Amino acid sequence: MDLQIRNPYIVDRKIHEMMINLDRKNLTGTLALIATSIVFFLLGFSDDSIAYAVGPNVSSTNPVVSDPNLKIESVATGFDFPTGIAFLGNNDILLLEKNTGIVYRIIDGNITNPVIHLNVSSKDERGLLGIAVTGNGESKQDDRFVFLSYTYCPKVKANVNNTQGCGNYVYRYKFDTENSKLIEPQLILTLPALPGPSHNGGVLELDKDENLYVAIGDLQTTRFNKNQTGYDTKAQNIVNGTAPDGRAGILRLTQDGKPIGNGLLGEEYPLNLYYAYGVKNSFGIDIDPISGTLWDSENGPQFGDEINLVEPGFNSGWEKVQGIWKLNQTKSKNGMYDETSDDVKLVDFDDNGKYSSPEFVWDKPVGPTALLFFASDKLGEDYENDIFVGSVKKGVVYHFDLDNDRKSLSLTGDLSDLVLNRKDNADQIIFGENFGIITDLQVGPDGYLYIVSGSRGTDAGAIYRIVPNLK
Ligand SMILES: [Ca+2]
Ligand SMILES: [Ca+2]
Ligand SMILES: [Ca+2]
Repeated sequence: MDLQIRNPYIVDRKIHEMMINLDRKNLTGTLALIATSIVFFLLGFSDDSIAYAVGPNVSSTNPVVSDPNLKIESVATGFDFPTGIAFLGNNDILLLEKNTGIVYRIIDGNITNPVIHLNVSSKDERGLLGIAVTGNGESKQDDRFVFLSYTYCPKVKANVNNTQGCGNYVYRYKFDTENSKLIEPQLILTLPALPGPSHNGGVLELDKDENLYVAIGDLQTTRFNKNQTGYDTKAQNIVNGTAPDGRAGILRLTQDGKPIGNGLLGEEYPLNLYYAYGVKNSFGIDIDPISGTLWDSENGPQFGDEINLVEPGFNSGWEKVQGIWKLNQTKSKNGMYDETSDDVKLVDFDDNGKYSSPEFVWDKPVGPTALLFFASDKLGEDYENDIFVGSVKKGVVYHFDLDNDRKSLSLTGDLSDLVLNRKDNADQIIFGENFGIITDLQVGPDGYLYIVSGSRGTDAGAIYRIVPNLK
């Protein structure tokens, strides 16, 4: 069905069935998950470090990495669909659960009491979705801000949203180290959440100046807007659309929620927050530690997932262009997009916005999620400052080398056209697989690669760590 294919968390039938079970509060499924969680919490998993064997004998359902010089460790497990992590220090992690609205603190693998428990909406892709922490592990914990993004839509009665107050929210907190709690909430950004309930994006990132970036999708207007109006904005490249309302872009703001300068695309709020637009949905943004440039991953419809170099004012093309194709009224491929032809009209906000084509395209959707620049040499120089991208389909972690100019990816063979076509060999970019629904990738203060699995088959969500396989 359309929704199942378009929902990047639901590209796999097994995953889809599990999500349905969770969404409908299926008693057996929920109880099993709660029971599993309780068992794991009771065990505490304080001295886990379960190292998964890498090699030909491994079960196909276990996570694997292709490089024999690396191995996988389990850091903590038993979570209800974790969507992200952030580090307070070495082996000191904050973890978000999408559906419960809980942020856990995990110290040396031990899961402590929640640092906050938020009232979130969790239908489909709504929930507690993003975290960013200031200070990069160097400043004192008490001086830090913790940013969280989440969806909340009040219910008037079961399954009916009260549109009043329904939104995606970004809050800023202080971290109270003495009591291990998030305190002093400040609402810094209110974004739309309708019609939804998918394409909320939600990931957060800080740049060197500690300005905050927020990714948000189109909130699924293309499925539900048949009988609804008011959601067709210029940010979706609808030339006669209404003014952008915060959807379908990557927004940049100060830690107080203010625009930077006069805004890149226009001075009106919230247009003055847009750093990029024309984004159907994104679960992955990060900044190149060498060039300082933002990159993202984006989710296409039934085709055309993307990786993009996101220069200031970047237009990704949705909902007129996706991948390398122009789209028709039903958002299907309608031939190759030719930037020099004017048969497709894009919004350019008085020449301030600029379309550019993706740096990489998956023709067949994989549901790309987290995007990470691996700013560490702890896994060897082959991986230093390279791009890693998580995904939903088969739990694959992709790995990309960049060209020397840091403006494009270094790809060969079937992928030298920058497109993973349906019959292409993708071995050169597959770093690992079977990690379930990957929701986050991070570099720890220890310099290792952390992989967050929202869930893996019938297993609960977990944090894995990739470390050298010392012999
Ligand atoms: Ca695009
Ligand atoms: Ca490399
Ligand atoms: Ca190709």
